[in-house]
Amino acid sequence: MRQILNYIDGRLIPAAKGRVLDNVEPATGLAFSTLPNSDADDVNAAVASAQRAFPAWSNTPPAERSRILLRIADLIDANLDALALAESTDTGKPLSLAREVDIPRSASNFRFFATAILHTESAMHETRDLEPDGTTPRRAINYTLRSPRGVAGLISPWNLPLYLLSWKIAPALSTGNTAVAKPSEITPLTAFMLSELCIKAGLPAGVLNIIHGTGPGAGQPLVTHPHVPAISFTGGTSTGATLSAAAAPMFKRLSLELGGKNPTIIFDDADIEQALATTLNSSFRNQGQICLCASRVLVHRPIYAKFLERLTAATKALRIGDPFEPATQQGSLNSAAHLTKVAAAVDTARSLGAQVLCGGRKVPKDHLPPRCKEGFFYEPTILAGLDPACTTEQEEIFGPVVSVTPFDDEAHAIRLANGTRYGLATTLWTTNLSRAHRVAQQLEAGIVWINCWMLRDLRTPFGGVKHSGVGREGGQEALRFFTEPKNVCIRV
Ligand code: TXE
Repeated sequence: MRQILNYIDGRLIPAAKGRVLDNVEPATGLAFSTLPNSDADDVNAAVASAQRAFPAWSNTPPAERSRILLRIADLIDANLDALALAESTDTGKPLSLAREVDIPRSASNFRFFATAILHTESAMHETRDLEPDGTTPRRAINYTLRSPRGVAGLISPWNLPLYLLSWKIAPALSTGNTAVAKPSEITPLTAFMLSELCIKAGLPAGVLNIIHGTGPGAGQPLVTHPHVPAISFTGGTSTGATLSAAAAPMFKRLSLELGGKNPTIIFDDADIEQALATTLNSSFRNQGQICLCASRVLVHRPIYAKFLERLTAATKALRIGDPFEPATQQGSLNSAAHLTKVAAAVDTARSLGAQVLCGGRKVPKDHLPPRCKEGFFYEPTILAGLDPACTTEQEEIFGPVVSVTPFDDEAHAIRLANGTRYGLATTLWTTNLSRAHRVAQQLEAGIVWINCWMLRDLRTPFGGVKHSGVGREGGQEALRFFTEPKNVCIRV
């Protein structure tokens, strides 16, 4: 059994009390490693180390911080095979997806922010007004200093483990903060491997610390630690609410990237072939376990029946199997608990009158290869005929489950799209440019893709509105989140 360790003060060590958790491979249902079951003592040691490292790191020239972070990116690239295999083993996602998306994007996250800090600009405001006497001219120069906040708390989820963890670590460290990260206890492995790469890259001890353990056991002490002024969290909306309640009385800076119930809107003038192929991908990629996946497909009534028929046929053709097999398009869900949650949601949909066009069940064991018979596999599922106000149309399922619903006109499509408490990402298919811009303006979402999905430019603001989050990640938004502005005004 591989032993995953905490990364504290530059060293790889077990939890202080020696407690461990089993780490299960979702595709087989078997424990394959252990991780520290850390608690407040481990978090306190990590924060103390990060505090000690902060003065030197925050005063390290950006070019030197950049060099070390670029070295980490190079080491991620050099270890693509091992990291991709680890990510696939830990999450149940197809190895091909980990190789093509998760790991390369993790290296890109480091490169993006390692170079961004070499090109930042500072704001200056020249004041020209009058003295209180109303006649004497007055001049002043204001310049804005942005400085790192201190020790950043970074908490990440299980769906894209290294991708989303590096998306927080890179901007936090590049701007001169030190950090304590708490990855999901369900998928700890690549975070541990990143620790080893950071040591190899020469990252100074204490700049980054990675604590493994449960949300309440290790996450909560990090959120409430008095010397952690900023928390960046990605995970469920309900957990985001719990975390906000704990952090609010301490006036911490919070970045929350939460759940979604993302619509795809397909007008009858869309490029149907493109819309079909992309909607299959946006519905089921990573087994639907991406916060940006589309879970509600809204189709213009004139093309609804045909589109539903073709999407169902394409979904039935998706290859479910061992994540390690190159041909596999659908791996297992992330955990036994999540499989239960997704299956229960589909059963609820059935009880609410859903028509199940395909899937709707756990993959029968005799459909799985010998290695995976005890794995957490669920068939890609298409539902129809649901009331848009019902619970399964309102709450995030976060699995390979989509509903398809017809709409009559633009106003109806927008009403349906905006009709949940979430507002993360919407995908819109139309060849009518005026309609594209008109509808995009009215959508309650942080991200609107038009005739594409998951086309990502790391400079753009990333995040959602309503119950999908608070704040934005990405580009300047991330650099601003991790730095504190100070206005210095000099009378001339
Ligand atoms: O997230 P959690 P999970 C959604 C999806 C999923 C649900 C729960 O619906 O079913 O969230 O997923 C840590 N204080 N998304 O269980 O529970 C926890 O240890 C501090 C959408 O992964 O929110 C983990 O490291 N930390 C999301 C992280 O928070 C706490 C992606 C996320 O755990 C904590 C993943 C606490 N009280 C799930 N409780 C997206 N938007 O991408 C838990 N944690």
